[in-house]
Amino acid sequence: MKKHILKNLTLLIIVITGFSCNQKQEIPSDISPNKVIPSDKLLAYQQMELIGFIHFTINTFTGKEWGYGDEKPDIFNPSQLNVEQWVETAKAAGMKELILTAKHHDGFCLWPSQYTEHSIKNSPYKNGNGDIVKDFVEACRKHGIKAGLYLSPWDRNHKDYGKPEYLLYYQNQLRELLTQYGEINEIWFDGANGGDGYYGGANEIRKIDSKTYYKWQNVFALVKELQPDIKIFSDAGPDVHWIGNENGFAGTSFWSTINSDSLVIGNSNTKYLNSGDPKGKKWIVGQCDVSIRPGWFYHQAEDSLVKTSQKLIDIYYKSVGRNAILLLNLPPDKRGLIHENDVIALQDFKEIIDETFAVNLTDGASAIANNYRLNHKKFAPENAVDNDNETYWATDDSISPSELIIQLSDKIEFDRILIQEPIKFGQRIIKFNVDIQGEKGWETVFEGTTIGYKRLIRIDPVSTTKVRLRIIKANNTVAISNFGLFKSSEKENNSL
Ligand code: FUL
Repeated sequence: MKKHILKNLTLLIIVITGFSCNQKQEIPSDISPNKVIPSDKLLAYQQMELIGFIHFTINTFTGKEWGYGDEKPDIFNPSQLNVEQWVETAKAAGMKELILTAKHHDGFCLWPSQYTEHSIKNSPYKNGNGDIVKDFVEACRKHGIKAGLYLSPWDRNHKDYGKPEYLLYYQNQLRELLTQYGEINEIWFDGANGGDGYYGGANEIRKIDSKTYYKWQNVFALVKELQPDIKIFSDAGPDVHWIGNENGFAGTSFWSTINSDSLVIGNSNTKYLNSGDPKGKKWIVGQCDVSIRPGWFYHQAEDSLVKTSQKLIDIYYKSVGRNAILLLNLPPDKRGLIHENDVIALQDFKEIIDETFAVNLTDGASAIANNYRLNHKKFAPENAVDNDNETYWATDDSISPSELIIQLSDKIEFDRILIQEPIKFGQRIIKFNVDIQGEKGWETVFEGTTIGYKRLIRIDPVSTTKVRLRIIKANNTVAISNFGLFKSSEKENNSL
């Protein structure tokens, strides 16, 4: 009898152990997220990587960068305006969104606003029947890229600028733009604010308090009420923030987290904007704006000063390659077309990117790590070299340093490195090294800090069969979604 009980007990234990083993085979849950993570809409925004700006207005015809506000609408008359050429040029360069200056500081409106006479409706263009905002948004939609709009808060034409009455005007214009043209993906609030201007004939200096005048929280609330999925750009976010310079560079350490309390539109600490903040309580995507020419608007004298494709690539590595968005300005000329020189530079730029990143030299490589979470394939090191953003290598908690070693099938030469974190769980990496196996052991080829959504690294060409990513410091369990090695296009190496 006793024997029988013992046998049954043993069986039970086997069944229970077997059951719990099976339990272990079940897919474990993801690593736990950081306190600050991006919303799905910001994740999608970040994945656009490269977007474009269109600066086009009455300035295109006066040669000014900042119109005074007294320009006559009858000088606005592009002879061959073709918004599809803008969109096709941008799309061919890999841009996923275009933002148009619906109104710049001079107050001239590219749509027939019912609240002002200072607009396209009083220009000779299409005998006053044109609506460039409409044509632009429709062309973006037709070609499958997102549309964004710039509505300058500063208005040097409007008689009420600087007074409370202007706020109603500004909000009415926002209402027009955000209700009459379907989905708008981004609204761009510039920081240049107040100074001299025409102001309905007053011709005076008007200063505003950038902290209080616009009542930004009301403006943001209105924007979100009208377009719930829109991303609001400004020095202070709330969704996308300025990078602190107009050269297109994010800091070498760049956090998507930041504290926005101290940020004021038009009056922020540019160094802080350029680095983000590892202790930041908000996730706000960094955006690097820069023009393909010296000016934001087209000037014939700058036809020979279009940035070379090599210069554009340098900017790309310092923006997209540093966990930020690149917003590259393409100003149409007096014809209403993006100039041939700009188109050529962009084509070359795209060719260099395509050639460089066409072949990931880690394809077919095997990956091992000093640790992977629960020893489960969901977190296996191979996930970092499968070219899939959704899968990731992760360690058990508190493993430091964490090492990922890529064993290449052959000796290869590379000079570009790509690393990505699965940022849906937050931004974690604080310090890392990339090493290669040389004749005398591991040699460090790069020492870095942040990674984030995407880090692109340029080094002098090296050859090896083994590469190591060593995460030295992180604010949470280490996770890497992609690690890639590339050889740069020869075209990139022509002098800047
Ligand atoms: C600046 C403006 O003053 C420039 O004219 C341009 O629009 C640039 C993108 O933002 O602050």
